[in-house]
Amino acid sequence: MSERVLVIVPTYNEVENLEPILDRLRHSVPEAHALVVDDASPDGTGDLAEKLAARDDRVHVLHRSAKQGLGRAYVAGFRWGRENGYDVLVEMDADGSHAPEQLPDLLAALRTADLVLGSRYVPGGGVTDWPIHRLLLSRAGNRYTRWALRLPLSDATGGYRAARTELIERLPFDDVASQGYCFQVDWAWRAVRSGARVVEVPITFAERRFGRSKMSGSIVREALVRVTVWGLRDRLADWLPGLARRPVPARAGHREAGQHE
Ligand SMILES: Nc1nc2c(ncn2[C@@H]2O[C@H](COP(=O)(O)OP(=O)(O)OP(=O)(O)O)[C@@H](O)[C@H]2O)c(=O)[nH]1
Ligand SMILES: [Mg+2]
Repeated sequence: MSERVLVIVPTYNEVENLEPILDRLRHSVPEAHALVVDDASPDGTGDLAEKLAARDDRVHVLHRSAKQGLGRAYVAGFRWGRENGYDVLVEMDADGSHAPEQLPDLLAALRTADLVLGSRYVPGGGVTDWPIHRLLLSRAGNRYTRWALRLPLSDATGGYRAARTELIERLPFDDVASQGYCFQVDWAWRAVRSGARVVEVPITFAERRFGRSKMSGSIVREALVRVTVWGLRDRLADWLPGLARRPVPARAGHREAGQHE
């Protein structure tokens, strides 16, 4: 494949996880570049990323001065990827939850799509080692999101994705305030509403083995409140078009979202 692929890996305190995940990526998709976006991790992840970048010119690092949330880290990574001429931008967690071995499936699906979502909740997908309360929370959150936003996706909160850079250039990201999972819902929804070709491919999501999750009650609350407000506004806009959440540039022709076979 001659397209230039950049895998954006946001990190906050992932010192045990970073090298293994980059090694696995190197084996799975050797030609892909990686961009580590580190928010001044106190555990030294940023220094480790520099060391790894010094010995592999396919690894790059973007340092940010303080922890500002996953959404902002990705927006900065997207900008870097656009400025550096990559054709495909991938989102992947550093903690091993997203298997680099499954990246070829996402990239294959991207040949006929603008955005590919790694999905835990389509046939063939799944989660290993999650306590039941995590699974229930994630499933309920996704069902609610699907209903509230009338979004034809099974896993809109997931963070393992591949997108064409052209799509990311077309979507407005400057006004994205969402932080946690909500960021993922936010831009999947923007993509679907813009008429982008969005497909889901099954992935197996694994619980992290080292380090601590940054998931918190405030991240869940943020998602619940924002999704509810967007859904209400979207429904009101059926009657009062002036209330539409924000204009999304239309894409000529296509509107499609669903499962990739
Ligand atoms: N740069 C940056 N990365 C972050 C921030 N918060 C989380 N991350 C990274 O984003 C990825 C996902 O974060 P996790 O803590 O695993 O959270 P999660 O995957 O939503 O939660 P779990 O499902 O419990 O693992 C990991 O690679 C984190 O290191 C942040 O504020 N800044
Ligand atoms: Mg995680």
